[in-house]
Amino acid sequence: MATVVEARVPDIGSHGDVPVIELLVAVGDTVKKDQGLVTLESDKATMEVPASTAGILRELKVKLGDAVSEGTVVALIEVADSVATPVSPVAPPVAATAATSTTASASAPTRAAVPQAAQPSPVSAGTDPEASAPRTPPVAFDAQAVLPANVPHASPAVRLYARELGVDLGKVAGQGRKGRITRDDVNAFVKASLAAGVASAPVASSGGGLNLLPWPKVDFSKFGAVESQPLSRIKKISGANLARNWAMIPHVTQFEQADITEMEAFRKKMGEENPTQKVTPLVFLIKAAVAALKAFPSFNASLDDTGENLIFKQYFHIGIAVDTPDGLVVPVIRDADQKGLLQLAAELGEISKKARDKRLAGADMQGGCFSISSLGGIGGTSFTPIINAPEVAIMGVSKSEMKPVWNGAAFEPRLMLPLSLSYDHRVIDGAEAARFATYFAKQLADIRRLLL
Ligand code: CAO
Repeated sequence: MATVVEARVPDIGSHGDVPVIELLVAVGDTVKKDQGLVTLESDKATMEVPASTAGILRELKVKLGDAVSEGTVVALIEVADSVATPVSPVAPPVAATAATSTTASASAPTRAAVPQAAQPSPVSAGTDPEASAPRTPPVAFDAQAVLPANVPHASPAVRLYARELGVDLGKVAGQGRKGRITRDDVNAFVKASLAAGVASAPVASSGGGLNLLPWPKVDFSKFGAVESQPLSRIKKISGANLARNWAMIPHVTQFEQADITEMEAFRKKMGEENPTQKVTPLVFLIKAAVAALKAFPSFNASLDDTGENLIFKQYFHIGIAVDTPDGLVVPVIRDADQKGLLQLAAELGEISKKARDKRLAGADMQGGCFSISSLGGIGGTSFTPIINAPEVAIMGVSKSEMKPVWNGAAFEPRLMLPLSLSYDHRVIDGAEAARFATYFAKQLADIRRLLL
């Protein structure tokens, strides 16, 4: 004989009268333990009331708009001995009656109606539902999608459901309260996609998405001792941005060397005359960047969000990549064209300290036109920096080195600075990049030009 148990609202950290804004199941549905039954929305958050057991939903005790509080019974679930966790979401319980199974199938909204082609990337076939559940491919490059303003309004259950179907919630119009996306909206989207012949065509075949393989899932401890540590918040954010930029921008890197022999002599002199202000080669690079941006305006530009227009900037804000214990940040020195070497040196010192003290505000990292990533204080001969979108180029700087340079008559020892210019090939052609890099190097080589 079947047992019926109640599913009650758990401790929701609220004083009560929290409205039910979404019904996630229908009477007759087969539910798993902890599956969301209804969604509640308080002033601060939305939450789901989970099924207290696996079974068949016999009665929903609440309807949309009802106010509930801790302990309110929201549903009755029949736990028959035979009602185990279902083998597949659409399979009827093994020993359920014919009537029950019909009801369960008919009202299981959903996954039955979804074609295989709409599922994410294929996984190995198997009978274990966990093992055969589609694994979500990594989405780290989709940084915009995780900005709070861009996150679609949907409950965790609907998110999971959409993920399982491979539906991008950003494309689904929400018909629920305050534009909330419901399960029905997801179903309607899938149906419309099917009708349009979109869902049956894998994204890759249309040349659209990256269609990446799922991220490898490896139990590293099988091979030796390991320790797991969460990524820092900065690494998560910068990683998502870097991955998007690397995946979406056709990067090319142009290498160049600047003869900074004179520049270094001048810098040393400056240091002696201004012992309280550290002036590193980076300050001169900021000056050279401004001069090169003025000479090559397409480097001081950004594609707009349609990708069809180039926005030329008439200001010169230079981003500086700063390495901090928690990860990479890129604060911006504003109006670098209006500042002298000493002022730039002072600001560079300030923003680096602010970055390392974790005191940078969001605004400190916005509005950059062009970035410089200097690893010159560390070492290396060249590298391929990733463009800081929506900028269109970035200058990587490696460690200067004394080299024999042919002057037409003999080899001369010259201090050479390696430069690595990555640029967005959608906006900048190779020849233009080579001209920019050469011009940039010339500014550094001829200290008079730089100081003009
Ligand atoms: N060649 C040789 N020496 C250099 C040099 C170069 N290209 N650039 C700097 N140096 C020297 C400096 O003169 C300084 O020497 P002293 O200690 O004798 O004065 C020393 O290296 C250390 O410089 P610094 O790194 O403290 O200062 P900076 O102005 O060059 O750079 C900052 C400041 C904040 C950019 C840097 O500290 C930093 O964080 N760099 C890492 C950026 C990064 O991670 N980029 C990779 C991003 S991935 O694309």
